[in-house]
Amino acid sequence: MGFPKKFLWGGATAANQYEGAYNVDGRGLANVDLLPTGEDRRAVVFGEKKMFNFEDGYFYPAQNAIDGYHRYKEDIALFAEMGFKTYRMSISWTRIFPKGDETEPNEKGLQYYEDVFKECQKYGIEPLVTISHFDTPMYLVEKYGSWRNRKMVDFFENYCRTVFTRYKGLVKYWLVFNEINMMLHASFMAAGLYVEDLEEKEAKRVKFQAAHHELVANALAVKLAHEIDPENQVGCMLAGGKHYPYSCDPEDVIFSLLRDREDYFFSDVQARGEYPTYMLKKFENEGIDVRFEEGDTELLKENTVDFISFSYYLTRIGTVNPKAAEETTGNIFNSVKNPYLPSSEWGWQIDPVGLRVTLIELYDRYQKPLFVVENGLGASDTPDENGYIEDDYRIEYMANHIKEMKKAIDIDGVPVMGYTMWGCIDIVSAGSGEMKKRYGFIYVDRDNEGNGTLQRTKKKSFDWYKHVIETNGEEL
Ligand code: P53
Repeated sequence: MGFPKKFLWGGATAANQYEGAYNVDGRGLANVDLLPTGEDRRAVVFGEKKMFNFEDGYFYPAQNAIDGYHRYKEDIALFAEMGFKTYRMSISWTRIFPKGDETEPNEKGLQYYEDVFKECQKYGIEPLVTISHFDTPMYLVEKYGSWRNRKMVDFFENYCRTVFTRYKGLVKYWLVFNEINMMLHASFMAAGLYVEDLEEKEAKRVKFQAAHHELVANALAVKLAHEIDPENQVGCMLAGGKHYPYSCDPEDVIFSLLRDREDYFFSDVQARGEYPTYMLKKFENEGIDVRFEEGDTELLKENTVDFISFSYYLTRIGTVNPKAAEETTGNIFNSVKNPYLPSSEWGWQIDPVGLRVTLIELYDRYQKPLFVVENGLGASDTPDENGYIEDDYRIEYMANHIKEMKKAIDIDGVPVMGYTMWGCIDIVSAGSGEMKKRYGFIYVDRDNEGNGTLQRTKKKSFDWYKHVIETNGEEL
């Protein structure tokens, strides 16, 4: 009973939200560098406002983030003190290939991650590495139109081969695209895509063509990972959290089910190796012409993922009659408010049971091991007179979610490989660009405008999580 002995407890960050050092050691510019704070951020994230370079009058928090590039040793030591078994982090594509279409990688970038992985190894921490956490080289965005272009598959394949070869023996758990389903929505942030100038049907075609390219690239990554080192395990990564029907009106039920399928489309292909019939019907009915090249079907079929990973923050509500209900800000989508659930300061509704629901549903769908690779509470923390943060709200949030995950294991029979809490050290928020929206066990002295010493301080939740790991989730 309880969590498996080798359960991978840990935390997660992403390069663009953690590293900073955006122009150091030959790194090239990436789409995620260009997301400003402030009211235009959302338009840039969605590709409604184009941003090809830094513009005056904006603040770009990823430029320096929390300077993890220079401070990773101190941070990994703190993770080790908490007893992390795993650390989920991402490689910045433009550190390895600054433009993206080079044949030879940038040695300084490769060396940096080798140092990071060796630092993890020192403490027995298993890295869980995201190959693309929303980042696309800006050069590829401008020259090739990003993922709409088939050539991206070759560039990405080269990038994957390079990192699998170089880090063989240091890394065995890989995720290819972070929250791959987000690329249909937050298309610039998630895939470097601009489609807003296009007429609606064409915009849809381009997005699905780009999705196909990412799915082919994912299959190639799985293939290479297994060929280069049979020890490698590769997961898909889905923005999780289903839609609950707002009412028992069958129209609300079918609406919610269909909405969930838009997300499951990606993991269906990655886990089962073929396009689901509902998506082929959609293409047919709506006249969306997605071009498959020779060999794509076989490639997808033969190279499915080893495990299913997902982020989980909230559930959403599906209804055909949204006016009947109250709205909430949700994450980046506004949504109907669930009257049974409390909300975070940022309006994300808190639903621990929804994590169990998601685990059951994903396991029933795929029968592959699951990995919860993001979950956490974004909150504004206020240090007391001694600089200490008593984040009982975060402890409560996590305890409740971990309890539900335990039920999924103990009662529902779902195999869960691990749990990496999002933003284990405070980093820049992806959705809002703020520092104020903090997730960490470790406080970082930096504000929304980029002021602060960057000093790291343990919060109350630091010792709490350490105890959770020590007792393998038995004392929450
Ligand atoms: P923040 C929403 C918006 C942007 C990214 O989000 C998101 C989501 C949730 O689905 O996904 C993940 O920082 C993402 C992380 C991100 C985290 O959610 O807006 O993989 O990069 O930081 C939390 O509070």
